[in-house]
Amino acid sequence: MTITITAFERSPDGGRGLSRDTRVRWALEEVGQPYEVRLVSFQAMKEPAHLAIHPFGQIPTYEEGGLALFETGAIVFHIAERHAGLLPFDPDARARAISWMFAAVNTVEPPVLELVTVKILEGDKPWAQERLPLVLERIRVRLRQLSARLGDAEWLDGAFSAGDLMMVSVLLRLRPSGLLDEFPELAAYVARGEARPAYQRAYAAQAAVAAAVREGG
Ligand code: GTB
Repeated sequence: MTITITAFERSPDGGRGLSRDTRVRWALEEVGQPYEVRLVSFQAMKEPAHLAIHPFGQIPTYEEGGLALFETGAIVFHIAERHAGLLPFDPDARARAISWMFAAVNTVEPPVLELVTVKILEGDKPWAQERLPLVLERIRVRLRQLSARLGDAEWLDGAFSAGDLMMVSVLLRLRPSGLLDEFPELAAYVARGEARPAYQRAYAAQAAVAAAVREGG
């Protein structure tokens, strides 16, 4: 059955891999599932056809036969459940890997997103500069805790899993801020994720969309 995901027609990040379709592409590449991409404009995301699939009018979405999904955590979990390679078979190890998936989107991603909010969305507000150090410190707390747990291990819990895929994807969003460099173990962890051939293919695919936009004007 054909898998179709959605992605930005014109990603605001210009193809740096920071839009959330990259993590879905990465998961599909890890398990060796081919997929098609439907590119959507900001306007189309808010129209009924897209809202029927994604109630919040966002990307990415995932369609496979009669199944339509939104939320990258749920999409990556679905891919990992249906195909071998992203979740351990041992039930306890599997449950722990799923914990890391939730930790990525529910515990680490929120403060990371606050940084985007304070720097970009609210960057022109008079209090933004005052708020910035508070947000940075909240992120550092999480990075310190995560780094302490990871230690010098390769991945968060044994073999690479969907938990690592989600965590690396979330941490990548911090790269432009320089915060990751304060935690060398985490920087190396993210680099290991990026070095995976599946990630490289996913990155190249989303970068090609942005390159085509630049060439097309
Ligand atoms: N919780 C949802 C999920 O994980 O699927 C969040 C989905 C989401 O935020 N999607 C964003 C979106 O559709 C794109 S990824 N935004 C449009 C809208 O809400 O109208 C977020 C994103 C946007 C831009 C950059 N960037 O420019 O670097 C990076 C990430």
